[in-house]
Amino acid sequence: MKLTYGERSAMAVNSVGKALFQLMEEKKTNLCVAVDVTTAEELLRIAAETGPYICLFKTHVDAVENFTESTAKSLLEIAQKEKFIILEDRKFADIGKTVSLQYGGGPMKIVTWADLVTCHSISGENAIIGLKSASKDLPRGCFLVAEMSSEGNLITPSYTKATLEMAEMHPEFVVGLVTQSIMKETSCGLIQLTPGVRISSGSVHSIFATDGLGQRWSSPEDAVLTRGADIVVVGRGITEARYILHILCEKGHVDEAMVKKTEDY
Ligand code: BMP
Repeated sequence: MKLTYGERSAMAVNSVGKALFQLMEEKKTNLCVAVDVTTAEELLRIAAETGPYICLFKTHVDAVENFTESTAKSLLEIAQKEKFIILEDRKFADIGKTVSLQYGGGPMKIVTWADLVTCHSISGENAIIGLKSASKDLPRGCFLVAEMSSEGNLITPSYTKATLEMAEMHPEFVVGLVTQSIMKETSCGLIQLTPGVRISSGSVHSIFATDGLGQRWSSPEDAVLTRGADIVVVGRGITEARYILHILCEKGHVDEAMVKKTEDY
């Protein structure tokens, strides 16, 4: 794909998708940080520290024990200051009506603060329609999960193909696809988001490590050059990077057990 992100921005239908392409072009970054943490304080600290370098900040707020409206407000302030887009990786997977309730209400009120969410295609296109109806007039969108990085996942090539077709049918709400391999046939207005990425010492090869729970990581080079990632999603490769943890440990922000844990990877 030879088009620049700026050129592809013009081809995106959804306004958040357009804005994301523009941010990537302006900030010269295609990094999404995956923030799988358990406290609001950690979440906000990582947002402030990574903010200048990322285009997308990916959360799992149902893992955050003290996430409140005030956390969401602070996160939005950091996002505005540092210019990044917020993706709640909720992976909605239910019927249209149910996802609209989960998205629009509940304790997390995701629609009020997350620019983007993720959604499985398993239940059919009404999940997208349900999300869209709950977003009312807010600028919102979703990534559809077309492939997964985890060992033993049940996604087949025909499921992936049908997911791409579903995305192409709803460009007004679907900004892109969560993928592991290049999707040559997808339109240039859709974004390929590739999780399961981290730097290993010297390796540019496919699948070099796992975490003992089925995650498969590949290198950024492999993700972008071979697997066609527009945006690479890096979680523990950043949040648990050894040298960062040593600094945080010295400052008293994390304890020694956390540093030791990463040394075991
Ligand atoms: P890490 O880089 O620490 O393995 O984190 C990966 C992140 O990407 C997690 O938040 C996970 O939920 C998400 N993810 C993934 O790892 N594989 C997928 O196929 C889809 C994901 O959203």
